[in-house]
Amino acid sequence: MPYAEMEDAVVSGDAARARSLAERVVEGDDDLAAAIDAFAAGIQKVGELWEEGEYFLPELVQGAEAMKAAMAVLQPALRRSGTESTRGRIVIGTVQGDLHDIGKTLVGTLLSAGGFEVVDLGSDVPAAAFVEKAREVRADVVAASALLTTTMPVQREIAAALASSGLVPPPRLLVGGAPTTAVWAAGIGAAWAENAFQAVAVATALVADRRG
Ligand code: B12
Repeated sequence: MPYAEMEDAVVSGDAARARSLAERVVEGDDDLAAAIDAFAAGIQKVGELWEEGEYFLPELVQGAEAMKAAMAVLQPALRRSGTESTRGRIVIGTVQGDLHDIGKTLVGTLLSAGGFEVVDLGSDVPAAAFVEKAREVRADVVAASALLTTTMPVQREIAAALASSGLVPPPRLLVGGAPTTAVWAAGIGAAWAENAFQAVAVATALVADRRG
């Protein structure tokens, strides 16, 4: 399998090529996990280039779109084969009053690329809707994005709603978005990650801790 080509399709943000490479994997009954690793290596590289200042937002978004295009083909095949990893279930959304969804979508994409089952509620999501969905899908983690200082308090509402939800143990709350900080998160009893790449590592630790 052309694993280097898969990685390159994501690094170069070529969604059409990523999709057709993924289709070849599925049609050829090839190793799905190995293909996901190759595409994930691409998005990892995109993240590094972004952190180094080599890539800017358009390249980041195109890389994520290419990754999503590949995952859209690979994930149903994984589900059919019954080998889908159960690294944890995550409900993600941008909080009520906030329409910024680019960062949230990137975080959701990388979480699903990392093997989590992700339910994306979109943007402008009320605190109660996060909790309802978490109850319905038995989520391990609720991830909430806020890009406005005026919408950050909704993250605190979600923390309170989860604490009084009666869910045992309550799903862990992971917050993020440009105006948020580790100090803010600690103050509301949530975990925090600065970017989509760290979000995968933090979510992994939260699930491990919650599942004990
Ligand atoms: C694009 C954009 C918009 C677009 C949004 C389009 C869309 N579909 O998302 C539009 C034009 C609609 C918009 C509107 C507004 N915007 Co605007 N917008 C931006 C802009 C330029 C980029 C945001 C972005 O997508 N960044 C790229 C992504 C990849 O980064 P990110 O979102 O930060 O996400 C990363 C991390 O934060 C983290 N992360 C994000 N979410 C999560 C969640 C979790 C759980 C975790 C762990 C991590 C995490 O990981 C991500 C990837 O690594 C920012 C400026 C900026 N530089 O941030 C302003 C900005 C956020 N907007 C701002 C404002 C004021 C507004 C408006 C109020 C403007 C107006 N007067 O109408 C409206 C509000 C609309 C609303 N109700 O939401 C301000 C906010 C100021 C503040 N601190 O409150 C900013 C900072 C611009 C500025 N300098 O003034 N905006």
